[in-house]
Amino acid sequence: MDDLRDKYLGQVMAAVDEAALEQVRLAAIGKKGEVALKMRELGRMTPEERQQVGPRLNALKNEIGSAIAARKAALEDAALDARLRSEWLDVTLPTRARRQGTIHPVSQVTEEVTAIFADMGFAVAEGPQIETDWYNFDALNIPGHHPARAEMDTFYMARAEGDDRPPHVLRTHTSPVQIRSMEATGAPTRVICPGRVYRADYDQTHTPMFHQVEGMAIDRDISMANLKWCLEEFCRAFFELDGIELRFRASHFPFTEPSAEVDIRCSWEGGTLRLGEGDDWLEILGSGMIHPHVLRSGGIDPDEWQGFAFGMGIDRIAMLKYGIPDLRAFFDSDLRWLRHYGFGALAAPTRHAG
Ligand code: 2NM
Repeated sequence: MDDLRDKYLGQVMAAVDEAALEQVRLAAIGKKGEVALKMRELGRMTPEERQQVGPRLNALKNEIGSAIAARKAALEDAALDARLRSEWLDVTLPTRARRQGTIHPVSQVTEEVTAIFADMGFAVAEGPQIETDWYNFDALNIPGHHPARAEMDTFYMARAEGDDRPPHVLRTHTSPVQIRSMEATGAPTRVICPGRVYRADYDQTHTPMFHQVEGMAIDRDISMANLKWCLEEFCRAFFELDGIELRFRASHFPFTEPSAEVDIRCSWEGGTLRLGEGDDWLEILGSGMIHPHVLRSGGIDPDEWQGFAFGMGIDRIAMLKYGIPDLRAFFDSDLRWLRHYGFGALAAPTRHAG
């Protein structure tokens, strides 16, 4: 009996995990364990012997059972201690400096422009940045030989060897979206198309990717007067100035006839730009009445419908409104620049009450 006791209590203490402990339990006090076998021998004993041995076997069974339970608890404690040690965390350490992102000026200004035109009933349309040359050029009254194709500094996409179709292009303006929009909804319609455009040009005032917003309104009797009101209203709201003055200067675009470039009155006194005062003019927009060829490309009958269209550079008007000096910094992803010129996530598009 003492041998059994020493053997199994030793094995219990030596068990390193729950599985080993279970092996010991089965071998010692399980149904077919050694203690059970001994108990079966009680039947062959004299009553006196049985009275002596029975209780001692029971006590042994209980003692081993308790030792197993105690060892199990100790193993669990040790496992928890190890886990607490490895997952230790000093909650008294100072927190990290708050690193919240900001809204890029291009995104902010796109939202502002969208909000102003939405007030005037314009929907927003988007389209692909890789275009066919038909949507980017032909549909806009820019045929193959037209000098505007060369002037645009177009990025052409490579075709597979032996594929003689004209190459796709990175859109040079968002006008193709307006053609797609005409096809999709017909007339009457009012949409603006903000988005990325691409031209192979890089210097102080040009980046190979920049942002444009173009707009158009098509109806039965839309005129240059509607265009003028709409753009004046836009500039007043966008620059948050009641005293803005626009000048419509005759110009030429293939996709509009007549065409006008739009300048805003400004002064450069002391090297700082002031809008709405002074004797200088700053070009901010191109515009005109949509050419009949362009309406027809979009599936709209120019004998029944007419419309105005305009286009401007988002990055450029962002620079003007927020006093950002260098265009190239827009796309450098410099965190200091982004924190300086970025907007808080909750800064609503500004729209003054005027
Ligand atoms: C400009 C200037 C003048 C323009 C024309 C069209 C379309 F597709 F409707 F014909 N969209 N945008 C347009 C007209 C764009 O940007 C300087």
